[in-house]
Amino acid sequence: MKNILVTGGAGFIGSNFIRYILNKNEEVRVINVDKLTYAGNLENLKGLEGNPRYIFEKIDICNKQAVKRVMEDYNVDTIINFAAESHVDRSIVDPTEFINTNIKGTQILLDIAKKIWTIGEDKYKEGTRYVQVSTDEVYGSLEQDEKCFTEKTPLNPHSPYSASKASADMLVKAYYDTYKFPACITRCSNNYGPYQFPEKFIPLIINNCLKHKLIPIYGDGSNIRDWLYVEDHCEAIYKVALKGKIGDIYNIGGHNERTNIQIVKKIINYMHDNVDDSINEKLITYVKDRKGHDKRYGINPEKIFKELNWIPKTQFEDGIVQTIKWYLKNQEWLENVVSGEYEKYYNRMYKI
Ligand code: NAD
Ligand code: TDX
Repeated sequence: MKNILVTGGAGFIGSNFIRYILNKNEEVRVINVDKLTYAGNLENLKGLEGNPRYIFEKIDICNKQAVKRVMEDYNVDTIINFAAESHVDRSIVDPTEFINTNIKGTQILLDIAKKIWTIGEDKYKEGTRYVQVSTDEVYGSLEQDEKCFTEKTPLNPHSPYSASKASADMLVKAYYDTYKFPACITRCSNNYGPYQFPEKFIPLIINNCLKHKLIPIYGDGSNIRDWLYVEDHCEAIYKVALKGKIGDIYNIGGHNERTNIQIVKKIINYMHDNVDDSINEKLITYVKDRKGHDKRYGINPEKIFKELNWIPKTQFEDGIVQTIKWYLKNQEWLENVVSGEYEKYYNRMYKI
């Protein structure tokens, strides 16, 4: 039985990952450690209570004693570090928590795992593995005609969020280079799918369509993101955890670049045709651009295709419809997350 510590498992990707792993019905137990910030939501894991292969502990990864206790109590052999402050706009307003969780939290996990897993100089218990869930944003921004990011592209982060993620990656690299610590890094492009908090672009559009609210587009809407369905990301991370080469980096993506305006129009058209014909492109409103807004992300995933035999299963055209349908079916979930703190955040962010 493998004991996998998932940090940040009550967030968007972490909760999808936990469901993915438990549904695979393998010999694994998942220990979910989450601080439950505004982005963490136990509703994302509804139905798993009482599952003997699932344990939840409300813990901040910056709390050394608590992390050590959990690692020992549950005999953890694998760590997948999803826990992070993840929203670029919030990092622009105040980077403090991004430095704490994304950098210090990562170092604490590395340090405790190194101490517990060490069996001799530069030797670790068999089967131990740490996966750092990083992002394509650490590479910076591409021009229209530039080649996609490979694992060798130099790091050039622009936002406080991406700078904190790049710093964490450097720490993971240092633990491998210095101590041969058994770690891998994954760098994925933008995810979409069920349970994504509606501060992020795709669920924000869906929510605003449902409420007939204006949809804020930063700048002229020509910025490009490379979208991947969340379950495909989960599968890739699991492959890296099981078969990735220690010390290596794996880019994850599915060659699916779209401009922001293409995304908005796609969602509006679906909502117009299937939900309410008064939802239309008049909802689109251009607002002040994000500071330091990266122009384009594009991932070259050839390495994980070739070495770990991973390819994404969900085409964007299908994934986006599945995602919209999920939000339509789960409007109670949506109502719960957009009440309270979210509303205050939204009104502060968007004066429209
Ligand atoms: P999210 O914001 O939805 O979830 C983050 C989770 O981490 C929340 O449950 C939160 O409560 C928890 N958390 C925050 N601080 C913590 C702390 N100090 N201790 C314990 N738990 C804490 O984020 P997400 O979109 O699911 O992203 C997960 C990871 O994947 C992040 O590391 C992010 O950088 C990375 N990533 C995200 C995307 C994307 O498109 N969303 C793409 C590539 C990489
Ligand atoms: O209201 C909006 N209007 C708008 O035009 C919002 C919220 C976003 N945008 C634009 C900004 C980006 O070009 O949409 C694009 C996507 O924005 P986000 O959903 O905020 O994602 P992004 O900044 O690209 O970062 C995401 O992908 C990489 C995740 O939030 C990160 O956690 C991940 O590392």
